[in-house]
Amino acid sequence: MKSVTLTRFLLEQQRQPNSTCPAELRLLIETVARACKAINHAISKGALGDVLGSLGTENVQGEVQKKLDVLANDLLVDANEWGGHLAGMASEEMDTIHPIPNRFPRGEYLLVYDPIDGSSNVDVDLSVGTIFSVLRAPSECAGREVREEDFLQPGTEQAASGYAIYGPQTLLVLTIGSGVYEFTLDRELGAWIMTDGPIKIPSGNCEVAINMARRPQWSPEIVRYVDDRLTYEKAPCGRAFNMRWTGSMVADVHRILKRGGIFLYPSDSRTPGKARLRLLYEANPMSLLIEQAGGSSIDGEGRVLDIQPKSLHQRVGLILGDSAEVSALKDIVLA
Ligand code: AHM
Ligand code: MG
Repeated sequence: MKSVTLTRFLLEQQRQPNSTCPAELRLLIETVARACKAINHAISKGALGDVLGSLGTENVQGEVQKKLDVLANDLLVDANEWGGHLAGMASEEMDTIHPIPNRFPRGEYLLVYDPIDGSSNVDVDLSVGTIFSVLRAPSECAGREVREEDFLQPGTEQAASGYAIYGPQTLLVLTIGSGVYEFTLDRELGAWIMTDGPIKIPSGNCEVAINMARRPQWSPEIVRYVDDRLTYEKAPCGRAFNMRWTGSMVADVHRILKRGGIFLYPSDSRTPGKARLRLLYEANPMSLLIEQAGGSSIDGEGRVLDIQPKSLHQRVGLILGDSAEVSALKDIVLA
């Protein structure tokens, strides 16, 4: 079997007529992928590298920061700020945006990321990941410093999105707007080798990912949907759905991309502020991947990728996965 590296894949995409991958985007994705290798290296050292545990600080959203949250954030900033591909960055772990300093050349893209998603799992050696999204800097910011409002673009505007998952294997899953491709890190070669793609979500897998402890904040419709799926007689596949919840969205979404099923972290519109996941760092990049793999992603009512963000750290209800199952849920919720 010929082995296709990430570099070769991106170069071949760049050479396509009407390519969605200009050279600057290719180089940016390669830089992000390189930073993910460094993050993988730090995670795999664990206690030996003194990277586990909390830092004793909180991020702007009031969440306790793990050492690795901050380390991974810094690795991504350091790897990306001098390359000349970006006008600015924003991260779940930074209070506000990080414009590219004047000492470096500025590029046309904005990078948005969650450096360690599922970081509560790091200390117990479960899979975690890095989620990223690439936007184009609006033309208005060409002659000035990039501003927070420049990042507030709907998910449909993403030029690329992806995640690295640090699990039994280290993988990079990527879309540049035409299909979803998986690359496995060959640790000896230090290269990302394509191992799957274009990925299509298998249909009809009766598996649901949800944190049942949050049931009090669900709407009555979500309660009805989940109860139906967990009841033998009512579930459409002739048996009750199986349930899986890792507490690491990257791991749950990866399972759905490969095996099917549905993921829910819903919010009840009557109790705003209770949503968990962030629109820019988590929901949008994952929604683009899911849609590119033939699935659907909604906030409970409408398409996630159509939401106009109002603030950088905005949270949103999220339901994504197998299109038929998301549409069955919509029928129940909107009935
Ligand atoms: P994080 O980015 O701070 O780790 O938070 C996001 C994570 C998701 O990976 C996961 O789906 C969710 O939070 C788990 O939430 P819960 O603690 O309710 O299980
Ligand atoms: Mg996260």
